[in-house]
Amino acid sequence: MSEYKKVAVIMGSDSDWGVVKGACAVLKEFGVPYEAHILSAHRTPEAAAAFAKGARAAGFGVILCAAGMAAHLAGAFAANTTLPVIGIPMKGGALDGLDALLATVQMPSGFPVATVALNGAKNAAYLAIAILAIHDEGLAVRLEAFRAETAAAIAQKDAAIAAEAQAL
Ligand code: RP5
Repeated sequence: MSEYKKVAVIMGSDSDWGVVKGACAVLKEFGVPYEAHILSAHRTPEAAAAFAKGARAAGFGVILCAAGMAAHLAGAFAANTTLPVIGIPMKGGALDGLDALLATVQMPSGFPVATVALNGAKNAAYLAIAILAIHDEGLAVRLEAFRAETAAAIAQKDAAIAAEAQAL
């Protein structure tokens, strides 16, 4: 069994999964346990509220909520748990995600939803990992290593572009 708290990866519809699975892939890469579920603020409101209310006792540390259009899912979770909730507004619909972005980010005081970019499932996972790493030195070290690997990859690309520019 893992030492880490679990991350709940919640989406409003299976149509969100193609983007949301990017969050699961990041969590898996860091060895952070997660569960993915479809729960909807509108289509399954009782089940969504019950999950949110029981999430801390069930061993979750952070909740990701992805939803599109009139995206109340993250807000509904924030109303029913004091765990950190990260909202992922999904692109799509008549307004192409602007509606979901505003519905997710514009929460009233006392009920925050940390909102990432449209379709920002991977960043939601990285933020969840950063939150869990506050009290987990091993995870913090893995996050530092990831940042160092990212910088090293950019340095390689920089050298290649610089050389190519000179060869023109
Ligand atoms: C939202 O409505 C879902 O999160 C999804 O992004 C959007 C469309 O859902 P479907 O009609 O594709 O099930 O609740």
